[in-house]
Amino acid sequence: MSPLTRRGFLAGLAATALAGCNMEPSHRFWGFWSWAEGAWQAFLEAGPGRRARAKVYPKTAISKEFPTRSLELPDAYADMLARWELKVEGLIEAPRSFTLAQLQQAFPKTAEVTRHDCVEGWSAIAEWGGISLPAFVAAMKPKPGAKYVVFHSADADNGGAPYYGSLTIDQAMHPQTLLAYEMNGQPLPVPHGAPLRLKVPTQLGYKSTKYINRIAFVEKLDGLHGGKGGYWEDTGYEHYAGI
Ligand SMILES: Nc1nc2c(c(=O)[nH]1)N[C@H]1C(S)=C(S)[C@@H](COP(=O)(O)O)O[C@H]1N2
Ligand SMILES: [Mo]
Repeated sequence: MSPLTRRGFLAGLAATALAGCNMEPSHRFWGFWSWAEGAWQAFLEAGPGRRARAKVYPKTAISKEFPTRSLELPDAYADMLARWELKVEGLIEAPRSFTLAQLQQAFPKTAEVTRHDCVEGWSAIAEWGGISLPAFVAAMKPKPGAKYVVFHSADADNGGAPYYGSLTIDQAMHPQTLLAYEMNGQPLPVPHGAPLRLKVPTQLGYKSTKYINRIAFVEKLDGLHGGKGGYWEDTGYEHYAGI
């Protein structure tokens, strides 16, 4: 890894950005700060580190307890599971829909033991099995204008705001990113996102969207819920949550 640190990067930017700026000092500072944070994120998101691999663990490292974190599922979720279909729409060759069996038939299964890190401070290791997201994205034949893949979920908060998340197409093409339908060799349990969830082992837990029922390829995130590309991003968390 290069010796460039977050602090060094920000200090370098500060030296250039603050020179010749004649705003009020406090405004200047906060304006610079949010601009610098954005620049740091853009650097991380575009830099070579974005293709770094998350550590792969042996099966013996699988955690006995794996915490869960979800919003509220509809009361009828068990019934909804029986009728579940994944809809895929937006800037792709043609809209598609798949039952779980159709997905399992159309794409080879791949599995990997990785660690999940939640921003709340807990981590847990599990084996996740499913479809390689890069293979799925390629098969949908995104149109040239498609920039993001948005994952829509079945759960929502008390105020009715649904969970959703997104990845840039570039992030979606990270080879370890999975559309998972198995956890530790068993069908995905409901608390962990049945029937289909993302597993993004290179980014923080909130990027691993659970209860996916619709995937949309879009050019921009504006106009979708809070406009920042995810339930947590809309409250201020980073869109790129690299670990
Ligand atoms: N649909 C949905 N996906 C979600 C969440 C959620 O509340 N709803 N929570 C996120 C967060 S913050 C974490 S840490 C992980 C938790 O996954 P787990 O419940 O399998 O441990 O799911 C992520 N994906
Ligand atoms: Mo989390």
